[in-house]
Parts: sequence; C-alpha cells; structure tokens
Amino acid sequence: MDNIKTFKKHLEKKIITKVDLEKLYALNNNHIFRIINEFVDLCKPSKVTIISDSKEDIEYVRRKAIKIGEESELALEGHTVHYDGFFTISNHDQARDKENTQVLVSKEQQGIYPWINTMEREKGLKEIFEIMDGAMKGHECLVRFFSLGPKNSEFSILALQLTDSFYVGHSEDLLYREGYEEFKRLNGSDNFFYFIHSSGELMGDPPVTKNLEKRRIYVDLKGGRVLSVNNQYAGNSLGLKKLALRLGIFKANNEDWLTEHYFIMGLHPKGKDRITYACGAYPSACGKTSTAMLPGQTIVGDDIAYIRKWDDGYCHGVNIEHGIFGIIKDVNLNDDPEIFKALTTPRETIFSNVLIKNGTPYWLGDGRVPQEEGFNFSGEWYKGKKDENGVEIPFAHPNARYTIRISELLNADPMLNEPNGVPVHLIFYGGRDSDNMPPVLESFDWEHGVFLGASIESETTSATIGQEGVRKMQPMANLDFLVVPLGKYLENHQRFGQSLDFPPKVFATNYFLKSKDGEYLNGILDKLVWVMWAELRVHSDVNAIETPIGYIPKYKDLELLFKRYLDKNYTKDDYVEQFSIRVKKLIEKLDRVEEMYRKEKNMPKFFWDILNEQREKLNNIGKEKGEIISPLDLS
Ligand code: SPV
Ligand code: MN
Repeated sequence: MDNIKTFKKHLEKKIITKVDLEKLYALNNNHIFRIINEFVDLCKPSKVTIISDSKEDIEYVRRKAIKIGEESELALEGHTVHYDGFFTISNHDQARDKENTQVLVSKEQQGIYPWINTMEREKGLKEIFEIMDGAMKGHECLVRFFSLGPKNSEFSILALQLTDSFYVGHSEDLLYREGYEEFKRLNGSDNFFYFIHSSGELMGDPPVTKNLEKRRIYVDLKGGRVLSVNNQYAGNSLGLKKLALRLGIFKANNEDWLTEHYFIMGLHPKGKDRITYACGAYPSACGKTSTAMLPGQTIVGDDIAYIRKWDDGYCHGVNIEHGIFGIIKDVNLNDDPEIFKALTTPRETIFSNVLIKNGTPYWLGDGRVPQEEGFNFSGEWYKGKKDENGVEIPFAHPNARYTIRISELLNADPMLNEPNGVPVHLIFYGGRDSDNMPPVLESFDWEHGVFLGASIESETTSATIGQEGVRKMQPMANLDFLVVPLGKYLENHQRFGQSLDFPPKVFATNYFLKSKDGEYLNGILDKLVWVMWAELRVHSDVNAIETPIGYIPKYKDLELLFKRYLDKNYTKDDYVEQFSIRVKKLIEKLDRVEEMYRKEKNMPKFFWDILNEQREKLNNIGKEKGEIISPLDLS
C-alpha cells in the first residue's frame, strides 16, 4: 500500500488532517489514494480537504467560497454572486473555451475526427502536466465524491473531483448528487471518472484566474479523466458537467446506450390524465432550459441525460445532474415565469457574471429598469464603460448564469431521483435557424429522426468564446462534446432506436424563425404549443400534414392549442408564414448537410438514403408547386 504510506507523509507535512485521512480509509479504494497522491504531488496545494456527504462538510465548502471571496452574499437569503475572469470583451473566462479543449488520442486515431479538437495523448499530457505543476500553490484542494445519476441506479457513474476552487465545489453541490457513500459500494474498483481542476494563479478581488493564456481542458479518454487548469467558468471547470459529458459519450458509444445533451421533462396535457416524458437537445442558448421549465410542466433535468434500453420496451432516461446551470439572459416574468420566480425567491442560488446593485442581481433582458451603475465582472461598472480596446462593456454578460437545485422547485418532477429513470416517449431537436425549418416538425420514423437531429443547424451564441451568429451544423447539439467519430455516433443512435419496441417519436423545433424584416415570427412562450402538439401526436390524438421533410401540424389543432395554453388567437396568416415549406432554402440546407458529412469517412448508409430521398422529394414538389409552398396547399 505505497499510496497510503505516501499519504501518511502528507499527514506529517500537515496538509491533511487525521480525520480526513480516516474518511479516505473508509472508502477502501487504493485508486483514490493513487490519484490524490499523484495530483497533490503535482499541483502542490498547501492543504487537502476531504468532503464526505455530511451536512457539515458540504456547508464548509459553501461558507468558505464566501470567506475567500469566490462568492459574495446578496440581499436575499441563500443568494450569492460569483465572477469569472475578464480582461476585455474578447478575452475573458465567461464561456466555454472550445479552442483549448482537446481530446487526447493516439497517433493512429488522429485524423479520424474532422470535427473534434484532438491532440496526441503523450504530447497533451506532457504539456498540461507542466502547466499544472504547482498550480494549486497556496490553495486548499477539495476532494469531492459525486454520483452522475440517481443513487443506487444502474444508469449512474461515480465521479471523483479534485479542485482548488470553492465555487466549483459549491456549484457541484447544487448540481450533482453526493456520492461519498456510493463510492464505498465500489469495493475498491476503479470504475469511476475523475476530474482534476485548478483555477491556477489568482488575481484581484474577487479572485479570478490570472493566466488565461494557459487555460487548458484536456480530455484523457484512455485514463477516464479530464484535466482542467487556469479557468473558473463552470463549462470549463466543473468536471461533472461538460467534461463528464465527453467521457460519458465515449463510454456509452462503446457500450450500447446513449449519453446525450438532453433535458428531460414531464408533459402534462390539459384535460388528459397522463404524463408524457420528453427529452430535448438544443445547442447552448437556444431555449433548452426554458423548454424544460415551461409553465404547467415538470422538469427532470435541463442539460445531460443517460439513456438506456429498458425492459418495458421503451428507453429510459435519467438526469445525471440534480440542478440547473442556466442562462439568465432574457429570463423575465413574461417569457420564463417559472425560472424568474425561482430566481427571485430566497434559496441557495449562485448568480454568475451579473450586475449587482444594493445586493440585488440584474441581468440582460430581466424586464426591469436597467441600472446605470453597479458592480460586475469588470469591477465598478457605469453606463458607457469601455474595455481597453474601446469596446463597450454590457452591464451583465450575455452568458451570465444561475445555479440552483431542481428539487427545491415547485415544478420538479417527482421522478427526478427515480433509479429506473423515466420512459422517453419523444425527443425534440432544436436549432437557431432564422430562415428555413418550421417551428415544429415530426419525423417520419426513428431513422429520419436521427437524420433530423444530425442536421440541426444553429447560429453560434455567447455560450462559447468566439464570434456569434455564425451558422453551424450542430448534430444532436452534441458536436462540441463529441469524442467518437460522428459516423459511429449516428450509427449507434440508429441501432439504439432499432433495438427498442417503442422508439421515441422525434421532432425538430425551431423557435428562431424570422420574417423578411428580421423580426422573430413567434413569441417566446409559443414553444409550449409546439411541445403540446408533439405530445398529442405521440398519443395519435391529432392528425398531421405530410410534407417532403416530415409531418407538420394542421391549422385547426394549433388554433385550439394557442387558445388552450396561451389564450392567444393564432391566425391563419401566422400559420401560413411559419409553416410554409421553403423548398429552395431547404435544398440549400441539404447541400450544407451533404458538404459537412462528406468529410466524415464512415457515415452509415441510411443517412445518405434519407438525404437523397429528401432532396428528390423537394425537387419534385418544387417543380410542381414552386419555391415556397403554403401548408394549406398540402393538406
Ligand atoms: C451549455 O453551454 O450547453 C451549458 C452550459 O449547458 S456549459 O456548462 O457552459 O456547457
Ligand atoms: Mn448544455
């Protein structure tokens, strides 16, 4: 037990207490000692603290995040604010860093992933180990244990996190289920993911990462681990979020299940005594959380799901999280009433990168009178303040976020922690598409659904660093996180659905359709109608119109649903404008889909068959009926 001996040496150096050492012994797992030893020796924290599932340990993390200034208390009970690093509008730590996130692969594997940043494993490890050397100097390193998924569930994967950020540790308490006791049940096995994170050298008050140019997030598939350094933004730093998503995708795609960028929600149609469970994948900042939090419905999860074939013939899904790290921009009483209410009620909540005035958080699109001054990520802020490049600093970041626990919400689904998950009856795929796809479209069958998911296009948003508004293909809203070849991923999807007696029905949604004048054609809450129409289709309660690209709703059904759910009069003109089949635009989209997927070497045949068939159908109908076809001409 060399690892334990080494640990005793750490004890002699007084960087860990006897009580904490006992907590580690109780886990009876030499792999954990090995990992902690390796990274404590490398990162050189001045103290190591083991956090169990006890209330005192968890409270210690929350209190200390405040004490060291990573979070500050706000006026409402339980509310705190955290800031991520900011130098200029284009150089900050307030979004995911795609460029410096690398998947470490062998030399032979390089080149088989045209869409994924890859780096040769040995080279990547050498580089990041050098950067991590001494990264935790003067810091306290937390050792945390979590369960990705409900406790006692065959879906779940355990996760070990080392971090020197108390904000990261605290966020993980809000977002994930505690797993110290679950680790005991591993019986010494190494069947868990692990994540090493360091904010690196800090500067300023509040303390933020100084050396952003040395920010690295390296995904080591072979080691079942992710190493992340010189960052604080949760999408880069929290091992259990997008870093574990990548490891989960790798594991699932080498087994026979799915790890997806899905919300899970319960749909409760008015006047019917049933719950229908839906998953949905949308690129970041495209309405995913606000769909999962639609009024009158219940939420299981808003970001990541594990999906497995189940013995009732359906696939079942669990939320691997139990909290929400949501975009706060545009959350207001009108458009996102459930979220707005949750965020203005006293409860444990972390706001990040918002403006604070008199202890109250303000954010873009909050529906309140904008403040002229306050404190934000740039320090004291005043209207018109510019960064050193002369670019105006908004009062809050467009990717500012909130972190809350789902179980505390009134709309939490009762099945949130069910070890067997919930049956998945339908899946939504949504993009940010101003000019071609209709607001809602039902696939012909499972394979066509996979095709629809694979061909989501979306304009880039502030959730990742870089230019906004660039149209990109976003297969299953998962391309940013993919660590297996896209062709293999899609083939696995196809096979997975085929193995089910009742594969989910698949729908594409588009909340971002615009008129010729650039105005959005839909209200933000209209998504409730699209979602409830899909629910009716799952139960064959309404008919639909067949088009070359899938089924669309009939006017009379939408008219009724708009009245029933939003008390709105939905006009025939609106319907025609929104649901016309834009033949020319759709053929252009297919061309873009083809161009992208031609670069992928081993694409499954069904994909090309569907693409060719769609193009032929669109060409034919275009010749017969013109470039833009009214849905009224199709019924
Ligand atoms: C997303 O961007 O999809 C998120 C937030 O859910 S992040 O953790 O940054 O990925
Ligand atoms: Mn996400």
